[in-house]
Amino acid sequence: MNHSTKTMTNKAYTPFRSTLLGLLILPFFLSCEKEIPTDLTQSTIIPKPVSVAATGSSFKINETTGIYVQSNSEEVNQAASFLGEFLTKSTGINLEVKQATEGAPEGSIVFEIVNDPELGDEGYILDISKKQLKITANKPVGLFWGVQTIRQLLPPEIESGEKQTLPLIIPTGTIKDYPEYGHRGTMLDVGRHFFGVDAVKRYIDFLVALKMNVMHLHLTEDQGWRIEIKSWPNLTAHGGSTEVGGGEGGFFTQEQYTEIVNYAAARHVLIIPEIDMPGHTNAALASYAELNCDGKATELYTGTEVGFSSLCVDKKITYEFINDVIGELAALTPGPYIHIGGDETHSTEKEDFIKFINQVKSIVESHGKIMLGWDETAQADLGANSVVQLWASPEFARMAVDKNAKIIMSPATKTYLDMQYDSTTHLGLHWAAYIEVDSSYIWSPETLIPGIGRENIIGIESPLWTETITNMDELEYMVFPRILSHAEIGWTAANLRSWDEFKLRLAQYGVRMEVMGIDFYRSKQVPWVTESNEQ
Ligand code: TNX
Repeated sequence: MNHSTKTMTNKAYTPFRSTLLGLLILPFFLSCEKEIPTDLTQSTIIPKPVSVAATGSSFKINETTGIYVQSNSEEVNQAASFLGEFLTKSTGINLEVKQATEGAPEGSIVFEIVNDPELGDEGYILDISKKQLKITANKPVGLFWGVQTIRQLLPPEIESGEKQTLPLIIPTGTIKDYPEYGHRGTMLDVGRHFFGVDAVKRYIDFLVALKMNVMHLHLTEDQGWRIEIKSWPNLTAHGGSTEVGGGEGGFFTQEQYTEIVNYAAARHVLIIPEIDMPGHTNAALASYAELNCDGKATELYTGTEVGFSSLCVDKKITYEFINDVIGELAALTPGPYIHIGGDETHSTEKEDFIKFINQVKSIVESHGKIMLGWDETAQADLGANSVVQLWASPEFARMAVDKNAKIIMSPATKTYLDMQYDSTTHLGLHWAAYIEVDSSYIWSPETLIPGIGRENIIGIESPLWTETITNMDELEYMVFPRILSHAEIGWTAANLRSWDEFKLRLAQYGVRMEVMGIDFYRSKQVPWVTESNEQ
């Protein structure tokens, strides 16, 4: 705002001056008035909720606001504390979480577990009146997603991570919301270039704000082995010592990995670990000679070719190795899945590949986990419990469905975050497609591939392969804003989505991304509202 009264000097008071002053400051008050948000339907929420109804007033949060929980479940408390701590960090207001033993006083934020079949596991309702902001859900995770919506109803500056003096005013009305798909994820390749604990946590924070709940970590590649396996220490000591371009690489110790798993779990995000095999294994083959058919260790690899390496599928030690690796990894994995890769095994015969995957499947199951694999694994003996991740082949996806397996949709032409936006993008590849923001948004998982319908699909994942991505700024540039498209496709049913309307919300969310310090791609397709020209 620039309604400055700087031109007024402290000359003698005259009625004329006072009228002039009044005229000058009137627009100031009018515009302040305009800034009190009262129309909930005008709020920018990504992903778009199932329904939003406005009642034309507003709810204020200030130092007297209490946060009340109606149960003493630890997870309910966690959702409430997330909001309390978030607001304390950004405003300095200390909002303590209290038990609502005798009801909550006027002006409170209330968390309550209910039983409403329409909401499912992850849904929530925000009931906002002048007197109370109430979040209800069947499960704590629903409350947690409701909190993420509240963040988006507050001014973008709330995301700065620094104390601000801000009017914390939320328009009144009701939001009812639940996701279309239960699996809404991203994949990060820490093999080609290593990304450490802090980078992964920062990425998880961004995803949580978009109600995404899966982070698949691609932990092993030709160029690097990134997870400590105590029974095979050379995997990381040698195999983790470099990366694409010859940099120093790195790896997660088991303690660090557990730190990520716990950080994610506290935010209702599932970590899915991937050990890619039998291909994409040069780092392992370079670390242990006995894993090679000829008994000779390979050289470490820092290029970007694919499809040249393979574990020796006929050797007994290969399966002992896999059993040790999967065993240690399963012990670190509270979630149900172990991803075994299985992609681009160009140097393995089909029959050998099928035998190999079948054997690996029984190893994974012997450690109490479900095997997940890229679409090529559909050729193996799958069952109703299996999950296949489509990236390239509709035929393999249909084969998987014929075997009663479920599908995660990661079509390279739509979800690959390493694809360039257009031919001028200075990072990324384009073997699958150029993916501009509209293209990332305009598709639906359940209609993309003939023969694969809603009932076959558990959700979507957007992979970021990192052959050309070396640091967090570059990661953010490729991931944002396309991940917002995918977050909405995973959460919001197709009949509620429209590119023309989404791009306006995305434009508004740009301000929030700026405040969060996200280095996003300013696509010309989006009428960005930046901090500097926001009215
Ligand atoms: C294909 S997708 C791969 C990766 C590459 C990526 C590059 C898949 C299962 N394999 O190994 O990094 O393309 O876009």
